[in-house]
Amino acid sequence: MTFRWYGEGNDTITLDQIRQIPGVEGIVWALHKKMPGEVWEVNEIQEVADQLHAHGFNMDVVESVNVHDDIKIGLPTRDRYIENYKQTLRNLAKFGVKVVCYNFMPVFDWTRTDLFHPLPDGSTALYYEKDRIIDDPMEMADYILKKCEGFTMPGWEPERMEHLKELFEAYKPVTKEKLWENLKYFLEQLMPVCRETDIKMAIHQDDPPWDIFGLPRLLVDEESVGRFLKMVDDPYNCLTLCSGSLSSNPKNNVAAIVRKYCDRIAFAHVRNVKHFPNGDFSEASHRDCDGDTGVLEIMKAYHDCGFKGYIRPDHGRHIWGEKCRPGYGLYDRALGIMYLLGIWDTLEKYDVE
Ligand code: CS2
Ligand code: MN
Repeated sequence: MTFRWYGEGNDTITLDQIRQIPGVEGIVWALHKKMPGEVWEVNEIQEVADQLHAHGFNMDVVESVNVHDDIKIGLPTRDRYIENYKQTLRNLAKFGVKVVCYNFMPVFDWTRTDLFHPLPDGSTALYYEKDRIIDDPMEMADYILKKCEGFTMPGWEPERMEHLKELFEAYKPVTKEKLWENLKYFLEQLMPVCRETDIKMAIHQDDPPWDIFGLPRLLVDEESVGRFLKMVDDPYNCLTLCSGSLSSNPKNNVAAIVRKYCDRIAFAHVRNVKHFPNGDFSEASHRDCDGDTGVLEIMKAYHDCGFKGYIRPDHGRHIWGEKCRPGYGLYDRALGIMYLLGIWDTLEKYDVE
């Protein structure tokens, strides 16, 4: 069991607090100040390693080493950035890192229309209102920045928004098939280094799992995940299986996807999503009946498959008045961990059919 932490001075939560959540062995970490394409230097990694080790945590999982847009667009400059990525992997291997989570979404990481949407119990959660996703991403960016209350979603940083127009221009020739090709090129370059360093590349699915603002999105359902694994059929080409991202589309059966591809899942994100008939969705507590993702079925699937990878609760609600990064508070994720471990411990102890 792991817990995502944004680093000293960059998170409202402390390692001392995380240490008191039962069962957490590792911190999912990153050098958040690094720009995509930059090499993560050994001395910078060492600094985080010292903090994590002083608290008894492992640092086996990194989320994320972000991929430079030139790699996704397929520009000639991509080779330079791929070389840097390889060097980062080699540096991470010196610290025993085993899994690198990343995504291949053009321009944006996950997208929501409201970061602090009020729920009936008085808490707030991330929310997606279909009709609020406006075709014009500039207008959307303005809206998001206003709504963010000082926090930003990854990929929606104000500095980046200034260059949004240029970015969209640069992605114009990148069709869905082109994006697949660019992903293949990137991974084929990396695989030898992954073998050499024993680091698995674990791709995160696209969130939400459909095209937005006319940008293609690749990893959206069982079929596309299958295509991805076959395209680079290597045990080091793996998945971060994000239950919440996939289940934003009610047609996806996440537990079935877990069963089908379990041997290639290096890292499990578990969270729960509640759908509304008009296509909107809200994030929910990890409890199975609070959403539609099938958390119990998913945990059962992992258990049945003998899953040995890393796992973490994904986003939580904001509860008990906590002021925190959207989706990444202490309390609800800690509750999530207790729920997930409760299910797991029960499955371990009793034969559940
Ligand atoms: C995360 C993603 O918050 C989340 O949903 O799981 O932002 C994830 O870190 C990135 O997509 C991975 O690159
Ligand atoms: Mn996730």
